[in-house]
Amino acid sequence: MAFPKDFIWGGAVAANQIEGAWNEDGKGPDLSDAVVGIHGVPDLKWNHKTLRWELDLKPGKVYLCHEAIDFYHRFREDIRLLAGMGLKALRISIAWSRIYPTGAEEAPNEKGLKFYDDLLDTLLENKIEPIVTLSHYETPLHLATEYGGWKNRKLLEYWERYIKTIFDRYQGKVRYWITFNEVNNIYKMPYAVAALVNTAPSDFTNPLEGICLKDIYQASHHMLVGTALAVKYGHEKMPEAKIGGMLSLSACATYPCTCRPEDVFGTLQFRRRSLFFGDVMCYGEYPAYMDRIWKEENCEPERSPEDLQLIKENTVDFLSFSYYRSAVYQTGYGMKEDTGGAIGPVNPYLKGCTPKPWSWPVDPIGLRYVCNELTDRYHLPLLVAENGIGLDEEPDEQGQIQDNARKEYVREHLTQLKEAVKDGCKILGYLYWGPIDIVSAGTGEMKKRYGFIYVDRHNDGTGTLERKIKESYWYYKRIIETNGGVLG
Ligand code: BGP
Repeated sequence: MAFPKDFIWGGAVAANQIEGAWNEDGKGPDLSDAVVGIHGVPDLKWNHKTLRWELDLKPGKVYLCHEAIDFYHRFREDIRLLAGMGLKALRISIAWSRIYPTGAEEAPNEKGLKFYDDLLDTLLENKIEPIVTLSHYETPLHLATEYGGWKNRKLLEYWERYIKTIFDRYQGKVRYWITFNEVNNIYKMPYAVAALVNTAPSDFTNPLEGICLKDIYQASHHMLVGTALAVKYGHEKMPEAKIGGMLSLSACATYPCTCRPEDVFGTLQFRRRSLFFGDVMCYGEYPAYMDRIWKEENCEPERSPEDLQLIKENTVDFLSFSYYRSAVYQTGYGMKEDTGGAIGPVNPYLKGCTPKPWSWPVDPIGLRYVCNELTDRYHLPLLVAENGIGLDEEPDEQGQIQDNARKEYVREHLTQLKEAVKDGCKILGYLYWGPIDIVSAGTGEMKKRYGFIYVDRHNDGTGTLERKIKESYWYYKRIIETNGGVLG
């Protein structure tokens, strides 16, 4: 009744937050290159002649993602450090625009493919299993500026070309594939998740203005078809591979504020907005409750019978998810969201938050809750694809980084994950988010550090990029060595 012998103890990162080399070796810009923090407005300007948005980088502004932690050139050293802690798997993403710089080329960029050959081979040589996300907030920018992103069906054509190239090239090296990172985050981050920009802008200043629910649901449908295509081609090409969906589950660990029936039913409705993606990917059908939402809000997406058939026949093999925190729902409160999940009224029963300025509530039992919820609902294997804590930390006078808060966060969450295993949930593995410091997704900064390994780079772009092991490195190593036994 503990972690299974083959439990995958790993870490997770994303290309746009770690690689840097944003325009090297033929890589085209992707949507993350145009913005500092994906909650922000991308630096695009409207060209009145071409009637298209164009990249408009501001001189003097620091786009940390452009260099990130220079993993592109230093991955061998970093993988050695990760192997030193006994990491069994690393979830990476492939930057689509390294392979197809605009997304629309007929033939792939060989240098981009070669980079991932080397990266995958180095991981395997170090006995670290690669787990690959096909799209982690990295749609080529051209597909946003030319087509307005995933609301346009044209993207499915380019997606098909991209995933076939990837599966052909890397078959045999990767067992677990994840399609779209946190697809349900499309409501709060339509640009990051689905590259949505308004290609018919009214005021020509803000490319995100005017994105409506109809766009969001149309893009969601296309991405759900894209997931089904990945399952279909993935299984055809690599019968041994497993193709999974991915949700941000922080928004699902949302508790009613009171036992007032309005709060309880409101919570159910709020959670359905995220779980509907899981329902489509796992059951192969749109749930009935969406019909009413679409009708009332006049936002039903176009869905052809062929699409629905494809979705029906190609459901995912497992479900992966990120979990950082829980939230509270109160009728009429006006819920907000960010990369960590939903934000409602403060939960007085939780003992702590991550330190300011991020202040994410810490709720380890919420992890056990979502594992049980997904198991009850889908009966599929689950993969914790992200969980971790971002802290503002620098080496002390002795050059040490004593990150006790991180050790505590990991200990508490893994203790609850173990309970979920005992509850009967089939958990494939736990991938700690950001085992090495990387650029944060939401706010685009280095100051918010998740790593077991420190990287000397700062918000103003300065730093030597030198790596330094933190205290928590040894703690996670011990957890892996004892297969969680050290948790007690
Ligand atoms: C998830 C994203 C990651 C990641 C994480 C933490 O939503 O999939 O890319 O960064 O959130 O968020 P942040 O980096 O904003 O702290």
